[in-house]
Amino acid sequence: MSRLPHARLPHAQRSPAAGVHLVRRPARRPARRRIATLVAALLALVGAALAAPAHGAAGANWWDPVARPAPDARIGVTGAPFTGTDAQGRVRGFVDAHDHIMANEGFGGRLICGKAFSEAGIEDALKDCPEHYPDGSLAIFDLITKGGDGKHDPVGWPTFADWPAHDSLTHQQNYYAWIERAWRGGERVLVNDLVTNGVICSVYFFKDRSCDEMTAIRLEAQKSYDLQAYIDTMYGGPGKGWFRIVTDSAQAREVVRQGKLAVVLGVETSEPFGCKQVLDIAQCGRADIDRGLDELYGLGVRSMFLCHKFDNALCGVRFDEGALGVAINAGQFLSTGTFWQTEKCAGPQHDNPIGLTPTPASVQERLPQGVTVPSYAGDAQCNTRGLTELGEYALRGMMRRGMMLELDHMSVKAAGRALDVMESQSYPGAVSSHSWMDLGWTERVYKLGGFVAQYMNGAQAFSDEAKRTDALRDKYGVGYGYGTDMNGVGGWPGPRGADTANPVRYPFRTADGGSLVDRPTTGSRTWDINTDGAAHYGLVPDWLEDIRQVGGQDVVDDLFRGAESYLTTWGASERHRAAVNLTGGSTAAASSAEWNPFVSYAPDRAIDGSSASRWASDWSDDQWLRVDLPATTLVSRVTLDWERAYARAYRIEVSTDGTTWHTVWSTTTGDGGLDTAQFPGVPARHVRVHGEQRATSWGYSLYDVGVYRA
Ligand SMILES: [Ca+2]
Ligand SMILES: [Ca+2]
Repeated sequence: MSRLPHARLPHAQRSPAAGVHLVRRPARRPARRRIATLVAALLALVGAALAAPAHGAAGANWWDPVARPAPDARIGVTGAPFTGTDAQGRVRGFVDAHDHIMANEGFGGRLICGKAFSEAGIEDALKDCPEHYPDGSLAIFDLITKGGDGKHDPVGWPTFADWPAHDSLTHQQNYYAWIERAWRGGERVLVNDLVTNGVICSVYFFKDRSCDEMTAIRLEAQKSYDLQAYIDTMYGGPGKGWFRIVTDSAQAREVVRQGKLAVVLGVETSEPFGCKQVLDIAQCGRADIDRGLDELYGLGVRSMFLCHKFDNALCGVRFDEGALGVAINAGQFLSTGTFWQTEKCAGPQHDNPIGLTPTPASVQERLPQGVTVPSYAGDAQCNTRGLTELGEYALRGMMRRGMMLELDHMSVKAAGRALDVMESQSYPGAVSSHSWMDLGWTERVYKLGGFVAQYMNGAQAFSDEAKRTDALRDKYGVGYGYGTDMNGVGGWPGPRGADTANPVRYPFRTADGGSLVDRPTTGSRTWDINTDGAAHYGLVPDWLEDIRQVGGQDVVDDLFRGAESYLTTWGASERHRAAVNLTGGSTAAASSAEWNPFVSYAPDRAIDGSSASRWASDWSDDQWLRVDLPATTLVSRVTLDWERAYARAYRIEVSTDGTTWHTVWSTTTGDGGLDTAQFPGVPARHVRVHGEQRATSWGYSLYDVGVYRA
């Protein structure tokens, strides 16, 4: 446990001529500095003897920059970042599954003010947008989102009187040194979602550039790599810094093993690949999706949303509620020409309720004359729009590339179908990163091998929700994550108050025990989680300590296993290969087949590989379809693509001789669409779908049946 006085070492100084710049450690050192270095070296030796893993040359802490810009933020953390893996070879550490480091480059470049870094130094990085000066009167988005008059002190560095703050939605929260502090506090995986929204960009008054979404995504990807290079420079060159953009899970594991931060690129945008929808007509095609996925993959993107906030050509969205929901519904109208439409939900899952708040005048003004936001029936809480054919095509394209699908923001109908598709292929890459999925589907995601993170709620609310799902994580042996969504205009935990009985006491130890965390200071401003809340990314370790105070060690322990679980999901997604459908070369028979002189509904239509043709039975409950495989083989998964005439109750039976049948799977709550029956592998020559109860007055009808070994 080395506690080095590196903060007192003058690593860099300010050059009066050039202003703020990077200063490398000089070759010749003054005497006082030599002594300080000697003391540091001795302490490091003692530290190395106490802490298990030793790091290279004594005195040169690999985690300390040799050329940090000056002036800059002070992270307030001392001690060696933990490295290596546990006894089982698992990586350790926290995962933030949802952050937006470069959001200031999205939305036209003027919605989020301030930058994550600047070659010209912190003074240039952490300054407000020009229109916020002198008193915030023109901070329109602050006014809309925060209420009041939007007024604030625009000065960032060095005083930071009014921002960043837990309730300021328009100011940079991801300054690189704040992320550095979170890394030193134990975070090891960060998903940096490249983000923008063409409609918000186009209705916002101030902008520096076009509102084209893909242009913004490209720029944010480039800036992410620039940030990596900027940090590398402080540590002696390419590959040397702690901020490592990774493009596969093996790289991520190696980065975490070294004690550094693995950064995964994601995308969260409303019109990916230009897949806008206008008056229910898709503005993109399959070629756009292929090209777009190839491009994003090439940029290093490995995780993405297919829709966000407005219905698009790929999927319907999960509604926002309240006044914000009304505003977004108006935005959806401006973007797509249609308002949200609702219907009764098919199951217990539902979208967020809408239609309970009157339309604010500021929203009505933006709509064309005579157009009003519709009202909605209280018992119809589901978006009528689900995953479209193009959306399913995009999803399957992501699966082929080993990418992870973000389920949040999808309507219940879209997320349900996406899960159906992933289940039918045993594809584990499903992620809910910030509590925007119906939480009733948490187990479904875990069963698939997916990953769940909770939005950065206040310590109490976060702990309560963590405990609600604790048994599930035990059952599936997985860790937990958080999604800070910083720079994501969502609002963050406020302070619990200085007089609370169990405040965070500074300095505190990190979850691994190896580092000591004191309050963070940037310029002349010092933040304290007890009185400031989660004002910026640097306060993530403090917020985790707050959770430990409120929710207990178990919640933090689950989060500390998060990086391993996230990388397990990612690795399994990369390794996934579409299984061979054993129905190739098989024959089919059935208890009956509906007769029509023009169209065949014969049993073999369910195994002909075409989703246009189908088998249909007579209109009575007890009916079956049998697939006869060429040889006896191990079977563990059967997929069923139902026509509207689906089975409410049915069972999957197998046989080796066609005479003696064993039921391997059954349901009484079939919901049609795509179903997957997964069961322990069993030898089978014959597989039978045996209908017990129809869901409609028609018979049973299947477009396709798939039989798989695994
Ligand atoms: Ca077919
Ligand atoms: Ca289904």
